[in-house]
Amino acid sequence: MSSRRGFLWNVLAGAAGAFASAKALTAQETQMSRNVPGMKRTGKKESARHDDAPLLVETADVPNLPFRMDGGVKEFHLIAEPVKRQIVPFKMMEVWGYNGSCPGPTIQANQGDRVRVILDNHLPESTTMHWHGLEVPMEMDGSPYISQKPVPPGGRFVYEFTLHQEGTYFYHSHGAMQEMMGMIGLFILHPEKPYQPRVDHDYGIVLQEWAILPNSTVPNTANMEFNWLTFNGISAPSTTPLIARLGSRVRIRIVNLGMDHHPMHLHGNQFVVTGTEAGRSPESTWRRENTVLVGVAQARDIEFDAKYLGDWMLHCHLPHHMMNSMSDLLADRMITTVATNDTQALSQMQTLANTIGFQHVHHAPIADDANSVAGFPQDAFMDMGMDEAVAKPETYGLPRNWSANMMGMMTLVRVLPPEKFDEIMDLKRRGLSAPPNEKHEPEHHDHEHHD
Ligand SMILES: [Cu+2]
Repeated sequence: MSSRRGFLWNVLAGAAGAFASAKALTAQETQMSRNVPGMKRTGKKESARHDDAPLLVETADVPNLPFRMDGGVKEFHLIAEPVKRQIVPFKMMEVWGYNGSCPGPTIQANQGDRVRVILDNHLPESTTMHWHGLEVPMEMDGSPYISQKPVPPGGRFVYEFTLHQEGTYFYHSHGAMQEMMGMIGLFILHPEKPYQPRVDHDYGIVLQEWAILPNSTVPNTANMEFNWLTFNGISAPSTTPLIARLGSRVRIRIVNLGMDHHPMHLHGNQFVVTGTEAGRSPESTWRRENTVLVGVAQARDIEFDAKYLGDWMLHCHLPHHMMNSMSDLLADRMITTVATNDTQALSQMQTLANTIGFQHVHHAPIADDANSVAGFPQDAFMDMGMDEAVAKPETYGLPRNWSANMMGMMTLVRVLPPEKFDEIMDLKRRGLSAPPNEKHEPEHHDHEHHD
Protein backbone atom coordinates (compact mmCIF):
# COMPACT_ATOMS: atom_id res chain seq x y z
CA MET A 1 0.00 0.00 0.00
CA SER A 2 1.44 3.34 -0.97
CA SER A 3 1.92 5.83 1.80
CA ARG A 4 -0.39 8.20 -0.03
CA ARG A 5 -3.21 5.73 0.00
CA GLY A 6 -2.43 4.73 3.57
CA PHE A 7 -2.93 8.36 4.49
CA LEU A 8 -6.17 8.48 2.57
CA TRP A 9 -7.53 5.44 4.34
CA ASN A 10 -6.58 6.81 7.72
CA VAL A 11 -8.50 9.94 6.84
CA LEU A 12 -11.50 7.92 5.72
CA ALA A 13 -11.45 5.73 8.81
CA GLY A 14 -11.13 8.79 11.02
CA ALA A 15 -13.92 10.54 9.19
CA ALA A 16 -16.23 7.59 9.62
CA GLY A 17 -15.52 7.52 13.32
CA ALA A 18 -16.18 11.24 13.63
CA PHE A 19 -19.42 11.15 11.66
CA ALA A 20 -20.95 8.11 13.26
CA SER A 21 -22.98 8.52 16.40
CA ALA A 22 -23.12 5.48 18.66
CA LYS A 23 -26.79 5.04 17.82
CA ALA A 24 -26.20 5.02 14.09
CA LEU A 25 -23.42 2.44 14.15
CA THR A 26 -23.94 -0.16 11.50
CA ALA A 27 -22.14 -3.19 10.18
CA GLN A 28 -19.15 -1.49 8.65
CA GLU A 29 -18.58 0.83 11.52
CA THR A 30 -18.77 -2.10 13.87
CA GLN A 31 -16.09 -3.71 11.78
CA MET A 32 -13.97 -0.61 12.09
CA SER A 33 -14.52 -0.62 15.85
CA ARG A 34 -13.33 -4.19 16.32
CA ASN A 35 -11.45 -3.45 19.49
CA VAL A 36 -14.16 -1.38 21.12
CA PRO A 37 -15.80 -3.30 23.98
CA GLY A 38 -19.49 -3.97 23.60
CA MET A 39 -19.50 -4.05 19.80
CA LYS A 40 -21.07 -7.10 18.26
CA ARG A 41 -19.07 -9.17 15.84
CA THR A 42 -18.90 -12.68 14.50
CA GLY A 43 -17.74 -15.27 16.97
CA LYS A 44 -18.75 -13.54 20.18
CA LYS A 45 -19.92 -15.83 22.93
CA GLU A 46 -23.53 -14.71 22.84
CA SER A 47 -25.59 -15.99 19.95
CA ALA A 48 -26.61 -13.36 17.42
CA ARG A 49 -30.01 -14.96 16.98
CA HIS A 50 -31.93 -12.51 19.13
CA ASP A 51 -30.23 -9.40 17.86
CA ASP A 52 -31.54 -7.37 14.94
CA ALA A 53 -28.17 -5.85 14.01
CA PRO A 54 -26.73 -7.40 10.84
CA LEU A 55 -23.99 -9.92 11.42
CA LEU A 56 -20.91 -8.96 9.45
CA VAL A 57 -19.81 -11.24 6.67
CA GLU A 58 -16.21 -12.35 7.06
CA THR A 59 -14.34 -12.77 3.79
CA ALA A 60 -11.33 -14.83 4.83
CA ASP A 61 -8.05 -13.21 3.73
CA VAL A 62 -9.86 -10.14 2.37
CA PRO A 63 -10.66 -6.92 4.29
CA ASN A 64 -13.98 -5.11 4.49
CA LEU A 65 -14.22 -1.73 2.77
CA PRO A 66 -14.67 1.13 5.26
CA PHE A 67 -17.03 3.98 4.51
CA ARG A 68 -17.88 7.45 5.70
CA MET A 69 -21.31 8.99 6.04
CA ASP A 70 -21.93 12.05 3.89
CA GLY A 71 -25.34 13.27 4.97
CA GLY A 72 -27.56 10.28 4.37
CA VAL A 73 -25.18 8.65 1.90
CA LYS A 74 -22.74 5.84 2.69
CA GLU A 75 -19.61 6.74 0.76
CA PHE A 76 -17.09 4.09 -0.23
CA HIS A 77 -13.84 4.57 -2.09
CA LEU A 78 -12.38 1.97 -4.44
CA ILE A 79 -9.02 2.28 -6.15
CA ALA A 80 -8.43 0.00 -9.13
CA GLU A 81 -4.74 -0.90 -9.12
CA PRO A 82 -2.11 -3.63 -9.58
CA VAL A 83 -1.82 -5.99 -6.61
CA LYS A 84 0.75 -8.56 -5.53
CA ARG A 85 -0.81 -11.64 -3.98
CA GLN A 86 1.10 -14.41 -2.18
CA ILE A 87 -1.25 -17.30 -2.89
CA VAL A 88 0.86 -20.07 -1.29
CA PRO A 89 4.30 -19.90 0.34
CA PHE A 90 5.98 -20.78 -2.96
CA LYS A 91 3.89 -18.71 -5.39
CA MET A 92 3.26 -14.99 -5.73
CA MET A 93 1.10 -13.52 -8.45
CA GLU A 94 0.90 -10.02 -9.87
CA VAL A 95 -2.73 -9.33 -10.61
CA TRP A 96 -5.14 -6.40 -10.60
CA GLY A 97 -7.61 -5.63 -7.86
CA TYR A 98 -8.82 -2.86 -5.61
CA ASN A 99 -7.28 -1.10 -2.61
CA GLY A 100 -4.33 -3.46 -2.40
CA SER A 101 -6.48 -6.58 -2.37
CA CYS A 102 -7.47 -9.22 -4.94
CA PRO A 103 -10.34 -9.90 -4.80
CA GLY A 104 -11.16 -6.34 -3.79
CA PRO A 105 -12.40 -5.48 -0.29
CA THR A 106 -15.90 -6.60 0.62
CA ILE A 107 -18.57 -3.89 0.57
CA GLN A 108 -21.30 -4.35 3.17
CA ALA A 109 -24.38 -2.17 3.28
CA ASN A 110 -28.02 -2.41 4.29
CA GLN A 111 -31.11 -2.80 2.15
CA GLY A 112 -32.49 0.70 1.68
CA ASP A 113 -29.12 2.45 1.96
CA ARG A 114 -28.13 5.19 -0.44
CA VAL A 115 -24.51 4.44 -1.39
CA ARG A 116 -21.84 6.32 -3.28
CA VAL A 117 -18.76 4.53 -4.57
CA ILE A 118 -15.91 6.71 -5.75
CA LEU A 119 -13.82 4.77 -8.26
CA ASP A 120 -10.27 5.97 -8.88
CA ASN A 121 -8.42 4.32 -11.71
CA HIS A 122 -4.75 3.69 -10.96
CA LEU A 123 -4.40 1.15 -13.76
CA PRO A 124 -2.45 1.78 -16.96
CA GLU A 125 -5.65 1.37 -18.99
CA SER A 126 -9.28 2.41 -18.82
CA THR A 127 -11.85 0.60 -16.71
CA THR A 128 -15.45 0.76 -15.51
CA MET A 129 -17.32 -0.82 -12.61
CA HIS A 130 -20.35 -3.02 -12.97
CA TRP A 131 -22.63 -3.78 -10.00
CA HIS A 132 -23.47 -7.39 -10.71
CA GLY A 133 -27.12 -8.17 -10.04
CA LEU A 134 -27.94 -4.79 -8.55
CA GLU A 135 -30.94 -2.98 -9.96
CA VAL A 136 -29.38 0.41 -10.47
CA PRO A 137 -30.16 3.25 -12.90
CA MET A 138 -28.78 2.69 -16.38
CA GLU A 139 -26.16 5.43 -16.06
CA MET A 140 -24.70 3.62 -13.03
CA ASP A 141 -24.45 0.23 -14.80
CA GLY A 142 -20.77 0.46 -15.74
CA SER A 143 -21.20 -0.76 -19.34
CA PRO A 144 -18.33 0.80 -21.32
CA TYR A 145 -19.58 3.21 -24.01
CA ILE A 146 -23.17 2.06 -23.42
CA SER A 147 -23.87 3.63 -20.05
CA GLN A 148 -20.68 5.64 -19.54
CA LYS A 149 -17.34 6.52 -21.04
CA PRO A 150 -14.51 4.29 -19.80
CA VAL A 151 -12.67 5.80 -16.83
CA PRO A 152 -9.18 6.66 -18.14
CA PRO A 153 -5.93 6.00 -16.23
CA GLY A 154 -5.77 8.57 -13.44
CA GLY A 155 -9.49 9.25 -13.86
CA ARG A 156 -12.39 9.04 -11.43
CA PHE A 157 -16.04 8.11 -11.73
CA VAL A 158 -18.61 8.49 -8.97
CA TYR A 159 -21.34 5.88 -8.79
CA GLU A 160 -24.38 6.54 -6.62
CA PHE A 161 -27.58 4.55 -6.18
CA THR A 162 -30.09 3.26 -3.66
CA LEU A 163 -30.04 -0.40 -2.65
CA HIS A 164 -33.50 -1.90 -2.59
CA GLN A 165 -32.40 -5.55 -2.77
CA GLU A 166 -30.84 -7.91 -0.23
CA GLY A 167 -28.42 -10.80 -0.64
CA THR A 168 -25.00 -11.71 -2.02
CA TYR A 169 -23.83 -9.58 -4.93
CA PHE A 170 -20.50 -8.53 -6.34
CA TYR A 171 -18.81 -5.72 -8.17
CA HIS A 172 -16.44 -6.23 -11.08
CA SER A 173 -14.72 -4.42 -13.88
CA HIS A 174 -16.66 -4.75 -17.10
CA GLY A 175 -13.65 -5.75 -19.17
CA ALA A 176 -13.37 -9.48 -19.82
CA MET A 177 -9.59 -9.61 -19.47
CA GLN A 178 -9.68 -7.37 -16.40
CA GLU A 179 -12.17 -9.79 -14.83
CA MET A 180 -9.70 -12.61 -15.41
CA MET A 181 -6.96 -10.38 -13.99
CA GLY A 182 -8.82 -10.40 -10.67
CA MET A 183 -11.04 -7.33 -10.66
CA ILE A 184 -13.95 -8.45 -8.51
CA GLY A 185 -15.16 -7.96 -4.95
CA LEU A 186 -18.13 -9.00 -2.82
CA PHE A 187 -21.06 -6.61 -2.32
CA ILE A 188 -23.21 -7.81 0.58
CA LEU A 189 -26.65 -6.31 1.11
CA HIS A 190 -27.96 -7.01 4.59
CA PRO A 191 -31.76 -7.38 4.63
CA GLU A 192 -34.07 -4.91 6.36
CA LYS A 193 -35.54 -7.75 8.37
CA PRO A 194 -33.03 -10.41 9.44
CA TYR A 195 -33.21 -13.72 7.64
CA GLN A 196 -34.66 -16.59 9.65
CA PRO A 197 -33.24 -18.66 11.13
CA ARG A 198 -30.43 -16.35 12.26
CA VAL A 199 -26.87 -17.49 11.67
CA ASP A 200 -23.94 -17.16 14.06
CA HIS A 201 -21.21 -17.20 11.42
CA ASP A 202 -21.44 -15.66 7.96
CA TYR A 203 -18.56 -16.28 5.56
CA GLY A 204 -17.85 -15.12 1.99
CA ILE A 205 -15.76 -16.87 -0.68
CA VAL A 206 -14.83 -15.57 -4.14
CA LEU A 207 -13.80 -18.29 -6.62
CA GLN A 208 -11.13 -17.37 -9.18
CA GLU A 209 -8.78 -19.21 -11.52
CA TRP A 210 -5.47 -18.30 -13.07
CA ALA A 211 -3.10 -19.53 -15.77
CA ILE A 212 0.42 -18.71 -14.60
CA LEU A 213 3.47 -20.39 -16.05
CA PRO A 214 6.26 -21.62 -13.75
CA ASN A 215 8.74 -18.84 -12.99
CA SER A 216 6.12 -16.30 -14.00
CA THR A 217 3.94 -14.16 -11.77
CA VAL A 218 1.49 -12.62 -14.24
CA PRO A 219 -1.63 -14.59 -15.27
CA ASN A 220 -2.14 -15.25 -18.95
CA THR A 221 -5.73 -14.05 -19.18
CA ALA A 222 -6.18 -15.45 -22.69
CA ASN A 223 -5.19 -18.96 -21.65
CA MET A 224 -8.05 -21.36 -20.90
CA GLU A 225 -6.02 -23.94 -18.99
CA PHE A 226 -5.89 -22.90 -15.38
CA ASN A 227 -3.22 -24.15 -13.02
CA TRP A 228 -3.95 -21.95 -10.01
CA LEU A 229 -7.33 -22.02 -8.34
CA THR A 230 -8.13 -19.72 -5.44
CA PHE A 231 -10.60 -18.92 -2.66
CA ASN A 232 -10.42 -15.18 -1.97
CA GLY A 233 -7.16 -14.95 -3.91
CA ILE A 234 -5.43 -17.69 -1.89
CA SER A 235 -4.81 -21.38 -2.63
CA ALA A 236 -4.82 -24.14 -0.03
CA PRO A 237 -3.08 -24.73 2.29
CA SER A 238 -2.78 -20.94 2.75
CA THR A 239 -6.56 -20.43 2.78
CA THR A 240 -7.73 -19.44 6.25
CA PRO A 241 -10.03 -22.10 7.75
CA LEU A 242 -13.61 -21.03 8.55
CA ILE A 243 -14.15 -21.67 12.23
CA ALA A 244 -17.54 -22.35 13.80
CA ARG A 245 -18.65 -23.03 17.33
CA LEU A 246 -20.33 -26.40 17.87
CA GLY A 247 -24.09 -25.88 17.81
CA SER A 248 -23.95 -22.65 15.82
CA ARG A 249 -25.59 -22.01 12.45
CA VAL A 250 -23.26 -21.18 9.58
CA ARG A 251 -23.84 -19.37 6.29
CA ILE A 252 -21.27 -19.45 3.50
CA ARG A 253 -21.76 -17.18 0.48
CA ILE A 254 -19.89 -18.28 -2.62
CA VAL A 255 -19.53 -16.31 -5.85
CA ASN A 256 -17.74 -17.31 -9.05
CA LEU A 257 -16.02 -15.09 -11.57
CA GLY A 258 -13.97 -17.19 -13.94
CA MET A 259 -14.18 -19.51 -16.93
CA ASP A 260 -15.35 -22.68 -15.15
CA HIS A 261 -18.27 -23.71 -12.98
CA HIS A 262 -17.30 -25.04 -9.57
CA PRO A 263 -19.14 -27.84 -7.72
CA MET A 264 -18.52 -26.86 -4.13
CA HIS A 265 -18.57 -29.80 -1.77
CA LEU A 266 -18.68 -29.85 2.02
CA HIS A 267 -17.56 -32.96 3.89
CA GLY A 268 -19.58 -34.52 6.69
CA ASN A 269 -22.52 -32.12 6.60
CA GLN A 270 -25.66 -31.47 4.63
CA PHE A 271 -26.60 -27.92 3.85
CA VAL A 272 -29.47 -26.06 2.26
CA VAL A 273 -29.10 -23.52 -0.54
CA THR A 274 -30.79 -20.42 0.85
CA GLY A 275 -29.90 -17.79 -1.71
CA THR A 276 -28.75 -17.07 -5.25
CA GLU A 277 -27.26 -14.09 -7.03
CA ALA A 278 -30.78 -12.60 -6.86
CA GLY A 279 -31.06 -12.68 -3.08
CA ARG A 280 -32.81 -14.86 -0.52
CA SER A 281 -34.79 -17.84 -1.80
CA PRO A 282 -38.15 -18.80 -0.25
CA GLU A 283 -37.71 -21.54 2.36
CA SER A 284 -40.05 -23.80 0.37
CA THR A 285 -37.33 -24.03 -2.31
CA TRP A 286 -34.50 -25.04 0.02
CA ARG A 287 -33.32 -28.56 -0.59
CA ARG A 288 -30.68 -30.62 1.11
CA GLU A 289 -27.38 -31.01 -0.70
CA ASN A 290 -23.73 -31.49 0.10
CA THR A 291 -22.46 -30.18 -3.26
CA VAL A 292 -23.65 -26.99 -4.89
CA LEU A 293 -22.69 -25.97 -8.40
CA VAL A 294 -21.65 -22.33 -8.45
CA GLY A 295 -21.75 -21.35 -12.10
CA VAL A 296 -19.87 -18.45 -13.63
CA ALA A 297 -21.37 -15.12 -12.52
CA GLN A 298 -23.58 -16.85 -9.94
CA ALA A 299 -23.81 -16.59 -6.17
CA ARG A 300 -24.97 -19.37 -3.88
CA ASP A 301 -25.63 -19.01 -0.16
CA ILE A 302 -25.52 -22.23 1.82
CA GLU A 303 -26.51 -22.76 5.47
CA PHE A 304 -26.17 -25.58 7.94
CA ASP A 305 -26.22 -26.27 11.63
CA ALA A 306 -22.71 -27.06 12.85
CA LYS A 307 -23.61 -30.10 14.87
CA TYR A 308 -20.70 -32.39 14.04
CA LEU A 309 -17.31 -31.71 15.62
CA GLY A 310 -14.48 -31.91 13.13
CA ASP A 311 -12.27 -30.26 10.54
CA TRP A 312 -14.43 -30.59 7.45
CA MET A 313 -13.01 -30.00 4.00
CA LEU A 314 -14.87 -27.52 1.81
CA HIS A 315 -13.63 -27.63 -1.77
CA CYS A 316 -14.38 -27.50 -5.46
CA HIS A 317 -14.80 -31.09 -6.54
CA LEU A 318 -13.32 -30.74 -10.03
CA PRO A 319 -10.17 -32.84 -9.56
CA HIS A 320 -7.88 -30.38 -11.29
CA HIS A 321 -9.22 -27.63 -9.06
CA MET A 322 -8.01 -29.55 -5.99
CA MET A 323 -4.40 -29.19 -7.02
CA ASN A 324 -1.63 -26.63 -6.99
CA SER A 325 0.83 -26.31 -9.81
CA MET A 326 3.65 -28.58 -8.73
CA SER A 327 5.70 -27.34 -11.65
CA ASP A 328 6.18 -24.13 -9.68
CA LEU A 329 7.84 -26.12 -6.91
CA LEU A 330 9.92 -27.94 -9.45
CA ALA A 331 10.96 -24.65 -11.02
CA ASP A 332 12.47 -25.31 -14.41
CA ARG A 333 11.90 -29.04 -14.24
CA MET A 334 8.65 -30.34 -15.71
CA ILE A 335 6.39 -32.35 -13.45
CA THR A 336 6.62 -35.33 -15.80
CA THR A 337 10.29 -35.67 -15.07
CA VAL A 338 9.90 -35.87 -11.30
CA ALA A 339 11.86 -38.81 -9.96
CA THR A 340 9.71 -41.89 -9.50
CA ASN A 341 12.24 -43.57 -7.31
CA ASP A 342 11.30 -43.11 -3.66
CA THR A 343 14.75 -42.08 -2.48
CA GLN A 344 15.27 -39.68 -5.38
CA ALA A 345 11.81 -38.14 -4.96
CA LEU A 346 12.39 -37.68 -1.26
CA SER A 347 15.70 -35.99 -1.78
CA GLN A 348 14.25 -33.77 -4.50
CA MET A 349 11.33 -32.69 -2.32
CA GLN A 350 13.62 -32.12 0.64
CA THR A 351 15.75 -29.83 -1.50
CA LEU A 352 12.69 -27.89 -2.61
CA ALA A 353 11.36 -27.61 0.91
CA ASN A 354 14.71 -26.31 2.13
CA THR A 355 14.84 -23.76 -0.69
CA ILE A 356 11.43 -22.38 0.15
CA GLY A 357 11.91 -22.79 3.89
CA PHE A 358 9.08 -24.97 5.02
CA GLN A 359 8.85 -28.15 6.96
CA HIS A 360 8.82 -31.25 4.84
CA VAL A 361 7.35 -34.47 6.09
CA HIS A 362 7.99 -37.71 4.27
CA HIS A 363 5.35 -38.33 1.65
CA ALA A 364 2.82 -41.14 1.95
CA PRO A 365 4.38 -44.59 1.45
CA ILE A 366 4.59 -46.30 -1.94
CA ALA A 367 4.90 -49.98 -2.78
CA ASP A 368 8.33 -51.55 -3.34
CA ASP A 369 7.37 -52.45 -6.91
CA ALA A 370 5.46 -49.22 -7.58
CA ASN A 371 7.36 -48.49 -10.78
CA SER A 372 6.29 -51.79 -12.30
CA VAL A 373 2.63 -50.69 -12.24
CA ALA A 374 1.30 -48.85 -15.29
CA GLY A 375 0.13 -45.39 -14.40
CA PHE A 376 2.35 -44.91 -11.36
CA PRO A 377 2.74 -42.30 -9.94
CA GLN A 378 -0.59 -40.52 -9.56
CA ASP A 379 -0.93 -38.83 -6.17
CA ALA A 380 2.38 -40.23 -4.96
CA PHE A 381 4.95 -37.51 -4.25
CA MET A 382 2.27 -34.78 -4.52
CA ASP A 383 1.86 -34.21 -0.79
CA MET A 384 4.00 -31.39 0.53
CA GLY A 385 3.27 -30.58 4.14
CA MET A 386 4.04 -26.97 5.08
CA ASP A 387 2.20 -26.54 8.39
CA GLU A 388 4.65 -24.01 9.82
CA ALA A 389 4.66 -21.84 6.72
CA VAL A 390 0.89 -21.41 6.75
CA ALA A 391 0.23 -21.40 10.51
CA LYS A 392 -2.32 -18.87 11.77
CA PRO A 393 -4.79 -18.82 14.67
CA GLU A 394 -7.42 -20.68 12.63
CA THR A 395 -5.03 -23.60 12.00
CA TYR A 396 -4.19 -24.07 15.66
CA GLY A 397 -4.68 -27.64 16.86
CA LEU A 398 -4.91 -29.27 13.42
CA PRO A 399 -3.18 -32.66 13.19
CA ARG A 400 0.47 -32.65 12.20
CA ASN A 401 1.05 -32.49 8.43
CA TRP A 402 -2.58 -31.41 7.89
CA SER A 403 -1.44 -29.13 5.06
CA ALA A 404 0.07 -31.92 2.94
CA ASN A 405 -3.06 -32.70 0.95
CA MET A 406 -4.70 -29.26 1.03
CA MET A 407 -4.42 -27.72 -2.43
CA GLY A 408 -6.26 -25.45 -4.83
CA MET A 409 -9.84 -24.41 -4.15
CA MET A 410 -10.00 -25.86 -0.69
CA THR A 411 -10.41 -24.81 2.91
CA LEU A 412 -11.59 -26.28 6.19
CA VAL A 413 -14.79 -25.65 8.08
CA ARG A 414 -13.65 -26.32 11.63
CA VAL A 415 -16.55 -27.12 13.95
CA LEU A 416 -14.98 -26.67 17.34
CA PRO A 417 -16.02 -27.29 20.95
CA PRO A 418 -16.75 -23.95 22.67
CA GLU A 419 -13.51 -23.86 24.67
CA LYS A 420 -11.39 -24.55 21.56
CA PHE A 421 -13.33 -21.97 19.57
CA ASP A 422 -12.77 -19.36 22.28
CA GLU A 423 -9.09 -20.23 22.43
CA ILE A 424 -8.71 -19.56 18.69
CA MET A 425 -10.66 -16.30 18.93
CA ASP A 426 -8.30 -15.29 21.73
CA LEU A 427 -5.26 -16.16 19.57
CA LYS A 428 -6.71 -14.01 16.76
CA ARG A 429 -7.12 -11.07 19.14
CA ARG A 430 -3.54 -11.49 20.28
CA GLY A 431 -2.20 -12.00 16.76
CA LEU A 432 -0.62 -15.38 17.55
CA SER A 433 -0.76 -18.61 15.57
CA ALA A 434 -0.41 -20.78 18.69
CA PRO A 435 -0.11 -20.22 22.43
CA PRO A 436 3.50 -19.25 23.25
CA ASN A 437 4.11 -22.50 25.14
CA GLU A 438 2.95 -24.52 22.13
CA LYS A 439 5.44 -22.99 19.71
CA HIS A 440 8.08 -25.32 18.39
CA GLU A 441 10.90 -24.98 15.95
CA PRO A 442 10.25 -25.88 12.30
CA GLU A 443 11.33 -29.45 11.75
CA HIS A 444 13.37 -29.12 8.60
CA HIS A 445 14.80 -32.60 8.80
CA ASP A 446 11.70 -34.32 9.99
CA HIS A 447 11.38 -37.62 8.19
CA GLU A 448 9.15 -40.49 9.03
CA HIS A 449 10.60 -43.42 7.19
CA HIS A 450 8.34 -46.27 6.33
CA ASP A 451 10.75 -49.11 5.94
CU1 LIG B 1 -13.63 -25.81 -9.63
